[in-house]
Amino acid sequence: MLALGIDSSTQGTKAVVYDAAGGRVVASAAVNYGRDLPEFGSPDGFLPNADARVRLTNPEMWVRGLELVLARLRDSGAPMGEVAAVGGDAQQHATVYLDSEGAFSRSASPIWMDSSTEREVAALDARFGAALQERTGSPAIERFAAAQIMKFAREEPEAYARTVRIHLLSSFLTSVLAGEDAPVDTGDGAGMNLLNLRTLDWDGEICDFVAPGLLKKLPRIHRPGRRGDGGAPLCRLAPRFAEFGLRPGIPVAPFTGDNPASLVGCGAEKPGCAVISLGTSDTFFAAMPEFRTDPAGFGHVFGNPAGGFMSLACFKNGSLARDRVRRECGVDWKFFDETAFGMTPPGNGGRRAFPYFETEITPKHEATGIEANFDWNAARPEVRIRAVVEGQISNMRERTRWIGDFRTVYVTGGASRSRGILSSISDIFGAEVKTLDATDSAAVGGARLAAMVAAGEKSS
Ligand code: XUL
Repeated sequence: MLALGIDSSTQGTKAVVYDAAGGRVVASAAVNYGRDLPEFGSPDGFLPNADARVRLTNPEMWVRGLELVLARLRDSGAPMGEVAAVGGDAQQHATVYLDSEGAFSRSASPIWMDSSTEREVAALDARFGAALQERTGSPAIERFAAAQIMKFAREEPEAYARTVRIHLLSSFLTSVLAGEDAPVDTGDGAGMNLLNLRTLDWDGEICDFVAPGLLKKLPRIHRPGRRGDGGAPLCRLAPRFAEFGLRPGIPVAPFTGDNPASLVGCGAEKPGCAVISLGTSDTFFAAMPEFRTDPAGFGHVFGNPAGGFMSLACFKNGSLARDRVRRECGVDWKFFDETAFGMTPPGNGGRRAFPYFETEITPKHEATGIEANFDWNAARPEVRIRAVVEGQISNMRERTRWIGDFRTVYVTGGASRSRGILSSISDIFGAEVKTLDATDSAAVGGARLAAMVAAGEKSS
């Protein structure tokens, strides 16, 4: 069965045609907003703003990105007519505001990079405190929809009053494809601070606090694996997409967030596996069978689009910190990735170092530089390198211990080339480590979810 997976990310839109039985991508296309849609003046996917905390995007660009990527896929000769289902994902937390005519009632949508809502976060904290995380899976967060909607309602009350529907970008794109109002999935929906993860329903009390009449403006909820309520009826592809060679009427699986989609795209949607993505920031995510929150408050809990829940923790001092230590040690990448680990024993004789070059969020820590339990400046490069790598990974292990143990850890991202890092992960997590090419993992996750929906439909 061929499924189409669409990934609407910060800087562009990607699409893959995926052979679900063979587990491979048979065709793909991409659009970059800066290069391909320059008329939106958003070279990095958002409108330049003098205030670095404000990150807004014209939502029309996302629709054009979707249409252009489908046109490119069709023109590349992809077998569009054989596609049996469509699915996808979007950058998390971006919100789209529609009036009663279906037009945008807010011309610029806040995206996940926006952090201009300190005031609203403080108000949510003051009103709900720790209960917000116990109910929604995350403490009050600047980029999450609750704070963003609260700010919009305060600053633009008339536009807010004209708004009849507030979608996440994911549910908005499902709606565009279906030509009708589509549900929010619990994977992306959990990134709003509005969804009660115990009831899998909107939390009326939080919604009432955030903005007047909010509950009525939120979409219905798709709860994976549950038939009859949020799980049905399925959305179907609207006739206008025949233009791209697709068959109108094929199922459209509710889009989810990019991180939940990646969990599925990496094949880690079942508990017992974790994914570590080593990039600018290091990200850890894993499926969880039941709803549980991080007692220390660092890990977010989202719905798992394949059923159950997932957790995600983000560590800001990732690759850039490793590179800085490498440069300060005056060594090349081969030495950093491999040689240093042959020269030092696992555990490094108890010497550990934690890099805080950026203000860290997991755990919360100011940017104070290296914190080591030994004389950092006097130590040899190989000792410093192992100390920092083991420091990063042991911190990750400690902060994710509440989720459980893992048999397999998939490692993706640039630093997954490092044999030293991989063996440290294996030692510290006590797990088998496998590397994974996750370049298209979100789009593939969307396609796999579409294939699951189509298969479920066939068997019922
Ligand atoms: C997750 C988050 C980012 C975006 C990026 O909470 O904000 O990972 O989803 O696309």
